[in-house]
Amino acid sequence: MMTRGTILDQNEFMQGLIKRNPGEVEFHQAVEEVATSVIPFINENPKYIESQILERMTEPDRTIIFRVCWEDDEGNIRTNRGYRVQFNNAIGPYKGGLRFHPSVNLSILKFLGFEQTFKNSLTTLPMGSGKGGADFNPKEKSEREIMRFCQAFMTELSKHIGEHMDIPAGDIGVGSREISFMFGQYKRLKNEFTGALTGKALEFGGSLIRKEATGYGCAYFMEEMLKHQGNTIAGKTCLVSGSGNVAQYAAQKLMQLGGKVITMSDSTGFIHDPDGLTEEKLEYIIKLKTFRRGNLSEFSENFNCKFYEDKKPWSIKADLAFPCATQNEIDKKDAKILIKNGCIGIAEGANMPSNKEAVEAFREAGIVFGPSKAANAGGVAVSGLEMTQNSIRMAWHRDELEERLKKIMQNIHQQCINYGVEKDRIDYLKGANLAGFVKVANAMLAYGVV
Ligand code: NDP
Ligand code: 2IT
Repeated sequence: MMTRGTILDQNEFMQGLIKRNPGEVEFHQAVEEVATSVIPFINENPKYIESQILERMTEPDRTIIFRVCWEDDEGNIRTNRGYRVQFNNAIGPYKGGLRFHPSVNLSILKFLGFEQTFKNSLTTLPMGSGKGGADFNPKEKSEREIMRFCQAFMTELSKHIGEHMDIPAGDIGVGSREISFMFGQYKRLKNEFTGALTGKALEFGGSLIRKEATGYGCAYFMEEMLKHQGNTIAGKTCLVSGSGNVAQYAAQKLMQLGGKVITMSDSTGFIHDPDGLTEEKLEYIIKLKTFRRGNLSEFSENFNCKFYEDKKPWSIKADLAFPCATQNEIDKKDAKILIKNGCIGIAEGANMPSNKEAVEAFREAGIVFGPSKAANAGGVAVSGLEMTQNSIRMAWHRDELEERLKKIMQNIHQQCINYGVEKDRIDYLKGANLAGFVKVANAMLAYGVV
């Protein structure tokens, strides 16, 4: 029991969580960030304490861990660990991506699944939360090895997913190619054609704009935050980190909105192009990273700009920053440099890219800060629209989908304002946490003790 009388004590709550989930530092970090926002609210609304809502929300419905055996091109048997964390289905079927990266472990997937609960709630669509993946490294694997891995992974995962139960999608290391291999295997095993995965190719039930949605949504969210201050992206210099799916389309929309994108990065370093990216340069990066899976240093050789090996882009002077690579890629030192260099806004394309101290530094400096669960919700939102299109057996037009995405991002911005107004500013982190929390919490209250 984490309550004392009718007050939920944050330290006591966090100590209990850490004890129950030892060593899961990313999960602790994600929960603490939410707890800091919602515990004062919970203490003003004791019905949430009496029903132990936060305790229940921080315990996944179930966690599935399984062996994935596959054969490499040399005939060696390889073994990886697969996961699906089905976090919360109070407001809809479990929904969230799959990550294939050597760093994948239970802590990372629990942090991602937990975040997804609030993010999916914010989208306004009926989606619960989940996350999964494997400690498989798709880099330097042949196409056939990736196919065999995806098939072996889906052979087990297929027992736990379905269009009304749990609908996975992509994340780091899982793009259109991997989703296609997994969907092919799912269809074969189940002998039915249903939208049990999103991010599918257009030929077999995928949605227009899904590929672009996370990055576009992140740029729209920044535009909304700036508009609220009477400002705009047009004319601003932008730092983007990452060069995968999210980063590519964040960069594209920023350019379309009149921003100048001067950096992108990958796990080997970052490029600094003071003249700014163009559609042609971005096209090169998309081919390089998505189809050839090369390193960004190749870009700098071709376009004659600087490549900084093993460095992150945060020391470059710019107006806006869009971390779109991975968790904890901005620490306190990075945040201080961004602030010193006059950065006025951050929108998180990646999940939890700023660590706790960095978020505190942004808050102290009064910088406008769009947290990941709000700023990158466009991806899962269009996944939700893909599910709708699959259900009604229709495919909507590009313009209609882009308009819906824009409206969803505006709506998320409004929800953040509704719950995040402070005397002198909007606290987007608090706003997103509270707005996301209330909908799921009220559904859980309505169900009674389940
Ligand atoms: P991709 O696999 O397409 O791209 C990932 C990018 O980040 C690559 O440039 C990769 O570099 C870099 N990267 C990954 N891990 C690290 C690391 N440990 N250190 C440094 N660089 C790293 O993934 P996505 O673009 O899909 O995902 C990026 C982020 O966005 C993740 O946090 C993900 O959870 C989040 N996200 C994704 C959504 C989606 O729809 N795909 C939706 C919402 C959030 P390299 O190529 O060298 O590996
Ligand atoms: O973090 C995320 O929101 C995603 N990786 C997308 C999830 C989805 O189901 O589209």
